[in-house]
Amino acid sequence: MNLIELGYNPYIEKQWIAQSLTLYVPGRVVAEHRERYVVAIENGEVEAEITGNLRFTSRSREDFPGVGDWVALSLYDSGVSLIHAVVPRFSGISRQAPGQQGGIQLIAANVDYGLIVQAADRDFNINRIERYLTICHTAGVEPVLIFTKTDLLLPGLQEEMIRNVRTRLNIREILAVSNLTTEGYESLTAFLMKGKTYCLLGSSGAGKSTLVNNLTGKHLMKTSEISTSTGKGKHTTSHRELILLDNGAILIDNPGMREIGVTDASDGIEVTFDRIAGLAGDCRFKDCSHSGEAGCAVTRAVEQGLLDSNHYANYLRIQREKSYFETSQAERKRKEKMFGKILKQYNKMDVKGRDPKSMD
Ligand SMILES: Nc1nc2c(ncn2[C@@H]2O[C@H](COP(=O)(O)OP(=O)(O)OP(=O)(O)O)[C@@H](O)[C@H]2O)c(=O)[nH]1
Ligand SMILES: [Mg+2]
Ligand SMILES: [Zn+2]
Repeated sequence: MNLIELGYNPYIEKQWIAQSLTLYVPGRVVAEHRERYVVAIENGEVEAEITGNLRFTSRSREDFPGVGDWVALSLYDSGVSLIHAVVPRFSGISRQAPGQQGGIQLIAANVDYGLIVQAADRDFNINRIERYLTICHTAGVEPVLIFTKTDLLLPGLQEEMIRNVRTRLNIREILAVSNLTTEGYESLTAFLMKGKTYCLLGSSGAGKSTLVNNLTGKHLMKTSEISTSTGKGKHTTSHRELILLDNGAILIDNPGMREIGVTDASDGIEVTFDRIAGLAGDCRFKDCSHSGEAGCAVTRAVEQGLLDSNHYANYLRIQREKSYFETSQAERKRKEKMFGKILKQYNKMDVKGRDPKSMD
């Protein structure tokens, strides 16, 4: 395996040089297990940890390496190698860190396409797909919707379903496959290009790992039946993993996520809800939030039945979440700054705890 096959491209090369990393060995993170990383390098794989310095200079979780990241390594013949730096990403899919206000969690780095996997048989959640779309657009990653389990649909229903979805979603590429019969795989594999990175996203039980296993022809990822009592997936995949296909495409499998809160998603919202953004120009007020102001072209379109009311409601929900995230992040930054100041002051003090400046 060479670096190009791992997805090394001119952008990463440029960053590598700009960051003066040429004395290090380049590698790409393929898996992470509690701050222990598996990193693919030219002709092999090593286990690595980050250096104390990288830990110290990282301001947030986002600065730590994630699956898909390119990192600068020093290798050791015996034991664990060291990660000195993370190469600036060309894209990073992230969400709100669960249970942590204002925190960001990186899902995958240096991704070209987001494959939003959704089972066609179950009552699927279009609001959730829109949320994934927002997350992809925010990251500057092209989204592709993949319906799985089409073998469980009545004939003719698949086309109708895609038509319906298209009336609401702003998405270029929609594919439909059966992981059981491999119907639809031809269009999918034609879409998977050499050297490009594809990140699988979607609920537990949607068939992400089954798809990865079928495409590799090996049983690399564990899969399991969805629960018969709840009809939901069992969160079988527990960590992210980067996998290389024979045709040269690079896949990142992901655990199904329960919460996918959006972060600072202004651009992502605008692209995902482009019809609303388009109507906004006709609102009376320039800063209209489309939530009840007079002369709002968006609410008018909903009232006239020209804009899907569920689409509009989901827009408001995601907007509110974004604003809430921004407020809590600002608060978090303020606290961190304060803590930084206290730490600085503390470091200046002598061992007895007195401020050296105040001593005669
Ligand atoms: N009938 C049918 N079953 C499928 C298809 N794809 C996946 N399954 C089944 O759905 C169940 C869940 O599949 P997984 O691949 O484990 O789902 P996952 O998305 O990886 O789930 P997590 O790892 O929990 O996020 C398994 O029992 C699969 O055999 C399909 O196209 N048709
Ligand atoms: Mg899985
Ligand atoms: Zn408005």
